[in-house]
Amino acid sequence: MNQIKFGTSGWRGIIGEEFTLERVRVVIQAIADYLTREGLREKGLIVGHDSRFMGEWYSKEAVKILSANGIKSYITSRETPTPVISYEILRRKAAGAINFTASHNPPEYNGIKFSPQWGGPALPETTKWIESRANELLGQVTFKESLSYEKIVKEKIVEVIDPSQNYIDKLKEKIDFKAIAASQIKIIIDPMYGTARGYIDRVLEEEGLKCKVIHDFRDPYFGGSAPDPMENNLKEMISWLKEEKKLLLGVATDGDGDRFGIVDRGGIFIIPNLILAIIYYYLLKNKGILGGVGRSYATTHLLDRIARKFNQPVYETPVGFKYIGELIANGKIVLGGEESAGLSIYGHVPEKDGILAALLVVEIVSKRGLSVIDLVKEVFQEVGPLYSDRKNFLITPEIKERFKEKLLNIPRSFGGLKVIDKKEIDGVKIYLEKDCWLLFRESGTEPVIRIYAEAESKDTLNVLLESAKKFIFGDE
Ligand code: VG1
Ligand code: CO
Repeated sequence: MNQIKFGTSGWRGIIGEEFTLERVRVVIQAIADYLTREGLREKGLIVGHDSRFMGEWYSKEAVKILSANGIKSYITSRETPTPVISYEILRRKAAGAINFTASHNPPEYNGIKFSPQWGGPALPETTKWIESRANELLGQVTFKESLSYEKIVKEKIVEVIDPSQNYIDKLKEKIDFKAIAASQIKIIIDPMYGTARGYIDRVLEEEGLKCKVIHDFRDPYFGGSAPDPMENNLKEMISWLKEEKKLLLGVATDGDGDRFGIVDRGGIFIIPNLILAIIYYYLLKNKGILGGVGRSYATTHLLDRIARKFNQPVYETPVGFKYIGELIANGKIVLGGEESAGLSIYGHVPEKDGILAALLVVEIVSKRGLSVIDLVKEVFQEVGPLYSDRKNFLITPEIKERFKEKLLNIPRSFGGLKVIDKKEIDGVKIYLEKDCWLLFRESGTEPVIRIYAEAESKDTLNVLLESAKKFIFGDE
């Protein structure tokens, strides 16, 4: 059996294989030991879960273990998006939170995200400690029968909470709901059967806008695909937008509500990189909120171009929102983003928030009266076009070996473009002429390798991706 390992965001595994009750208990015990070591037992830990199978059951199991360790806890009364949990940590000044979630992974997965008291995803120095403690405990501890869940609730060692309203009130400070309601824009929302059900539609309705919602019930099978708001998984929303011309925008969120997916009028999916660019541009240009941008190593350089135009700094991080969350928590940036559809902004949670990102796009489209494509064109006119894409390849031990080997010897050019520089923060990023780049890395959440590329034209982008693929896999 594999060791317990925290990846890009949390520990994840296939249910019944890696994600088993014994291993869950051991991870919770390791987190309890961490909190004890940090002297945080009294502050209390928030425990939530997503819409996957038996989420509430795991939550109850976790609070029982915490209480046996003398740790107070707050258990959520229903599924709770990761950004909502993040806000609740800060609001309550809690010791942190765990959320039982495998985020955007397919239905056979579950997992645990741990966020410490600063509210963002735990950084490697924290997860490494928890991980090694958990592996030490594995097979070594037996969990004695603890007090029943009912008893610890009665004795107030555990408090049942619903953090949704406080989070929604906070959103009202960040989004111009008056402008959205005044426009009476018609939108469609797809929470993908996931945890963010009852957030975007609820707040818009409270503010006077009725919306169409699909996949608005809990389905642990996510309708047969992964709750990852990419084009392939949003077919139904896309066809609604194609057929119903009155619908001007579609917004989706992933399994745990921290990623967004945007579909423009006519059913055109817009990649997250472009959404990050229009939001950053809007904040700087239309809202006049000046400040830097934080982006992962794999994310579009359009953000750098926009920042340059407004004389603002750019912070480049490894992949994972934990690094960007830190920049937000320290007030260093106006916007932080990842190409995988992660975003948060100044004064908001140091965690990616798909609900916030979706509502920002609704605000921009309503206020500016433009389609998303036109907003992208505006940015391209201002800073020049950049096209990007990412390809995933399922990993086998053989491919993994080959991947590592290949990256030891980088050619002098890709697709006829000269290699100018190379960085190895997380995988290998190769800088080419004409502002193009390629990145090769192994995923920390799924069994795949990823190849990312960006170029000034769609043709060059395709040539680059082809040559990158050929470099790894040959002519197969
Ligand atoms: C992926 C994304 C990364 C994101 C992470 C967690 O990681 O690339 O940008 O922060 O998932 O997203 P990786 O290592 O698989 O490429 V979520 O929505 O699962 O918390
Ligand atoms: Co997620």
